[in-house]
Amino acid sequence: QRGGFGFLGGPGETQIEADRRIIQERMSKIERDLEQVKRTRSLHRASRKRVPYPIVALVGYTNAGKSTLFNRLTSAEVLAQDMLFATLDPTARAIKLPHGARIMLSDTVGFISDLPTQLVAAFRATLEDAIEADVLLHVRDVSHEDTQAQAADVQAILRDLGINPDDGQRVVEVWNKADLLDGEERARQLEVAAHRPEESRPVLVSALTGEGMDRLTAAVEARIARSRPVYALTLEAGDGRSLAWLHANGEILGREDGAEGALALTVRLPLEREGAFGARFPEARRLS
Ligand SMILES: Nc1nc2c(ncn2[C@@H]2O[C@H](COP(=O)(O)OP(=O)(O)OP(=O)(O)O)[C@@H](O)[C@H]2O)c(=O)[nH]1
Ligand SMILES: [Mg+2]
Repeated sequence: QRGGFGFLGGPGETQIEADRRIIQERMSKIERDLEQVKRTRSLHRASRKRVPYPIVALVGYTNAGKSTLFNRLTSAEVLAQDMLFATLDPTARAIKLPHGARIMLSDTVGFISDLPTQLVAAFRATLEDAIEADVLLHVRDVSHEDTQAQAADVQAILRDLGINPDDGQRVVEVWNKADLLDGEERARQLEVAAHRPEESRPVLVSALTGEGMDRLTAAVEARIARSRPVYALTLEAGDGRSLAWLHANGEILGREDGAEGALALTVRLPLEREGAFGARFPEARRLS
């Protein structure tokens, strides 16, 4: 009993009623929060679309270490906690990779098995970034005893979202928490990884210690280079319209002033702009 004094009784609700009310209130609040997340997400996505950087999304089972990895790669203060669903409102941040490529790195909410059906739609809404991503980093806790089952669950959800988890060009498996493996287990994991074909080889890392970050960024850079061609071209002096078109449709990686006011540019394009670019700048030279 609450609100009364033992045998004196008095008005009050039983503990179970109070718990029920508190849980009901929390559920309503979480549902409202999810609505808000959906709304702000679509706004963010709209503004991000104007940034022509490739999107790299961190996906994976809850507690796999996505936010820790996000922090390590961005040095941002995103909530990393040993609790479920620490990331309900995902975060994105633009970062520059070691060789100069800019990407938009996006942290997403963790997947979990047997999600109640009422929640599936709401969770999916927070994963829309993943659907639009150029590259997905599937972060796995390889020190977890259920790591295989967790990976299978994540892959099933990716398929549901229309993403082929076996497409090595798009999905990179990040085998996290390497620091928790003993020598023997680590050697075994490295062996398994080494036997996968290069274009879909997992990267063993520790988001906590920073081990393997160089290999991870190299894997991302390789995929972006393949999915976003880079061209060199020269604009004549005063060709502001072409320059504006390039700014709107691609990313200008470098510019140098040439003779007579000409402008030598290197630009990176999303694949779907390559055709329009080729028609407009037939003399451009593909670099990579
Ligand atoms: N030992 C070790 N612990 C790690 C590593 N990466 C993350 N962790 C820990 O694992 C726990 C979960 O990490 P998070 O980064 O919050 O996991 P998450 O994938 O973002 O989880 P959700 O947001 O719930 O999906 C935290 O206690 C981290 O400190 C790692 O490489 N090694
Ligand atoms: Mg997280």
